[in-house]
Amino acid sequence: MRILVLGGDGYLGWPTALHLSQAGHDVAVADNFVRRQYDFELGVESLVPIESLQTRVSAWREHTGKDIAVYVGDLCDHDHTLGMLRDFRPEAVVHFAEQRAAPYSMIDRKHAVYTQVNNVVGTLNLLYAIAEVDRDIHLVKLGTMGEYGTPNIDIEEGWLEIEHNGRRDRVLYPKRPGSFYHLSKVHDSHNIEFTCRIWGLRATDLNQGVVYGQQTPETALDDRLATRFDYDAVFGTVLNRFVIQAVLGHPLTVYGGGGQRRGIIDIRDTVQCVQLACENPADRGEFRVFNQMTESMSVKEIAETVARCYPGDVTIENLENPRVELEGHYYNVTHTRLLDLGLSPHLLSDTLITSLFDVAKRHAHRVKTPALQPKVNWRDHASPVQET
Ligand code: NAD
Ligand code: USQ
Repeated sequence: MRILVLGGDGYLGWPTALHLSQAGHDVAVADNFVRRQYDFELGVESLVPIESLQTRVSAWREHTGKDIAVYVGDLCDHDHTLGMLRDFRPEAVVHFAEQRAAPYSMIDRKHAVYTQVNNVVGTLNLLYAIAEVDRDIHLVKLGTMGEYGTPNIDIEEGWLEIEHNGRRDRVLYPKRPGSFYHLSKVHDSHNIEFTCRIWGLRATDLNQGVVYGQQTPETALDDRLATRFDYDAVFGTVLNRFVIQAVLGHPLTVYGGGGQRRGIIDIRDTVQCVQLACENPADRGEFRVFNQMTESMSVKEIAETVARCYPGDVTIENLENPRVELEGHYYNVTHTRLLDLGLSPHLLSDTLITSLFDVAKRHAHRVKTPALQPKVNWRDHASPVQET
């Protein structure tokens, strides 16, 4: 298949592009490099050094003989987005290209507005471009488990059968997310569902849990193919942060009591799920939702697992929670549809965590320690994050 990966220079987009190329698909990547700009803004860098997109693509060609086309531009620029689809003529578009950090979206008004404009307008432009170029293009869109929040009922895969005053209907699952970033994904989901209904587009919304890990078989081929590893309190995700904190001998920063439960997924399963979604497209007019997570754990359990696996002393610190989120809540998620398509999950194991310790140890000298401390507070409307 011809598959266009938007956000192909990012943490997940790059390994996904390699995985799809390795599987025999004709792949192009697109990015505007804004993720690299957030690093400049925040004064941090990926723990693992990453090469320019051009170097990455040449290294892949050297190893495999396979070409990956590159498109540089902003999805919010509609001429660019439309031109790219007209030029590449994809059968599937995998859309990773959004501002994805909840804390970044909660810094202040400017960052909240930026996040929602970038994400919602970029996706809307893409929907219009698909409608104009070819309505059969299958959109595989990265959503997030956090769209649902933590309701006191079972979480279904996108849709809910309800009975109200004696009548039944199938409705989009009610959403109660916990940041302006997560809200941008909810707005996207509604826009995508609407275009499936009115224009007959075909779309899969992948509501993914928190990703951990840094290597896939393809990125491990060569240091030049490495993907990023974020550890700072704005972009670093919880397990990746706990790993580097353990290696540095810093306390693991559990927010609050750590009773908050999240769906999690290994990066090697992310790339597998996207491949399964592309190769088994949604029907015309179908808005399909998959909950892309393989297990759920509380933050406290994640910290205890990292502490148990580390071959040295680890302390766990319960910080006052800078976020507004429930702890000790009900959490029961249906996630069978990707398994039905053949997903064979890598569950969190001691071996994986041990190999992540090796990655973290190798690059620990690059850590900017102040960046580890959370400074963005959900209760403030302006946080002093740029002072790091
Ligand atoms: P990332 O920030 O590393 O990658 C996103 C890429 O998109 C970046 O390279 C960025 O430059 C690009 N981009 C952003 N806005 C763009 C625009 N307007 N035009 C063109 N390019 C643009 O993020 P990631 O961790 O790889 O996440 C990718 C997607 O997966 C995001 O949509 C995110 O919400 C979703 N997701 C991530 C996780 C996770 O734990 N990392 C979990 C669930 C869902
Ligand atoms: N947490 C800590 N200590 C830390 C960092 C985080 O206790 O040092 C807690 C947070 O309070 C939260 C949980 O760990 O309860 C997860 O936080 P996170 O920063 O790892 O993940 P989150 O903000 O939810 O966002 C990440 C990605 C985002 C994606 C989302 C999936 O950055 O792109 O959408 O995971 S989900 O959470 O399922 O919505």
